[in-house]
Amino acid sequence: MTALIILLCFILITIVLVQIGKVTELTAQIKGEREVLRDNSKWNGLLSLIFLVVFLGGVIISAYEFKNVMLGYGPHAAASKHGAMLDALFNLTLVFTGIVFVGTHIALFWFAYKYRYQEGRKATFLAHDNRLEVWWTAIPAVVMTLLVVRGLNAWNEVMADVKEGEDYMEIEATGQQFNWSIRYPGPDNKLGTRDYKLTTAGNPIGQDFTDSKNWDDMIPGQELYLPVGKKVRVRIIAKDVLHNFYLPHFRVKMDAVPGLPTMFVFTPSKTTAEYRNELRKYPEYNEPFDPADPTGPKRWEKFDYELACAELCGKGHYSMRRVLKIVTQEEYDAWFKKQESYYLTQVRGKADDPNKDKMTLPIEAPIRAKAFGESVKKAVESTNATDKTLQLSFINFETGSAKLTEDSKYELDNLVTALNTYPGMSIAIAGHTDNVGEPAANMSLSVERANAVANYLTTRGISGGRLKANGFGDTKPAVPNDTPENRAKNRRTEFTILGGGTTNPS
Ligand SMILES: [Cu+2]
Repeated sequence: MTALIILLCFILITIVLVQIGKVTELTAQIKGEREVLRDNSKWNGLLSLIFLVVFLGGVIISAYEFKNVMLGYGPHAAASKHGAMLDALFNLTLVFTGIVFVGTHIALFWFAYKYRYQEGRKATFLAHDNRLEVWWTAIPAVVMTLLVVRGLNAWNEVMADVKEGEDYMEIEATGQQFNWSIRYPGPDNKLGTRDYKLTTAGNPIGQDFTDSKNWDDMIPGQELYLPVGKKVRVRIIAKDVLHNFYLPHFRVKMDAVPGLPTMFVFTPSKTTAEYRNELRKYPEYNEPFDPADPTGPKRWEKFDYELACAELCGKGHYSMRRVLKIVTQEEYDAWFKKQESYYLTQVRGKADDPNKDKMTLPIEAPIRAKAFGESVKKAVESTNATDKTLQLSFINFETGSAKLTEDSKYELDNLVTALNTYPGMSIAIAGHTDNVGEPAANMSLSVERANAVANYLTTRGISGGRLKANGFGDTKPAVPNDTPENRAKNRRTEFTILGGGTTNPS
């Protein structure tokens, strides 16, 4: 049916056009060719003038009307130090191209009107004019030079890397379908090394966890934070296809290329709160954020800087959006403290942890020392006898021997600290084994191991009178010796607080 109607319309329009052609032909015959030509030229000229006014008016009005939805204008001022310079460059280019745009359109349509066909008027033939030639070569050359020089200046400043000894922070953005992994260096302020060959499900960006710089690196969740006024260097890389690291409000945009690390340096100059406050001035940002909830928060209240992927990288491309909060240094420090090391929370102690043979890493030592101090305090304060026995979970002996491994010292030093905190406290150290092997051999090994712990403590200045060391072999299993895991649980060293838990008054 629709096809039939379209066909009918097509036929009708063709008939109308043929008829108009015939009428024009007939008028030309009646009026004479020349008169028709003069009339047509006059109308064409007038219509050109009308078009000029409507077109230029439309361009100017729409540019003014929609300026607030364009980056760089109205509410979309740059929020980074270099951003203002880029915006100024765009404005300068717009002024020059605007002058040329308006000028050439006026000339084009005004000439079409002015030089329309008129009887008896003859065209002037201009073969060559050196002066004109010089002008229209010189003016564009000067303008182009100005734009290119300023552009180069801006480019060199925006693309410059950080200088040696400069104060900056570094983060890393890895693009993949369809997610950004943003890595922050931990308190050491250094990002650990990476190797794509180490990439697994548990190690999504291929961090090399034998590198101690990686131990405190953090990969925070959905919301990212950066402090205002601090120079940020972003390392950018992709895991699969091309992505693009785009922070529109900061005029930051850089391709994320698989196998080719890129970078961008910028300094955020406005906090999220400051930017929201500026948006408040614009009526369109005072409308409700959710049109279905007119009394709810306004658009400016819900504004957030965003990180987008500006490369069409696949069907989930849109979901790479992340929220970026620019905050004061104090707020940033508070957020930073709450972030956890990816390695310590996700990898440590799991099957693919390359540091499995080390019981305690230097980064874990202060965390464990704190936890140890707290559990001793709890045991001292408890009135329940069973709470007085604690396990030394992070000491290890060489297989079949009573020689303490090197990294057992962390846990033992925590025990030294506890004994110094409670100078009246004495303890009983107890060695236990599993039921593998001869009971007599187990018994003597457990005694030797308990003694080894006591010996270490005395070398660290603890009086031998405060220490008792006993070995129980396999006689006191904590759990039945029926699985390898349970046997591991039974191979343990414990200590029991015997009394005198008073704090050192000093
Ligand atoms: Cu992408």
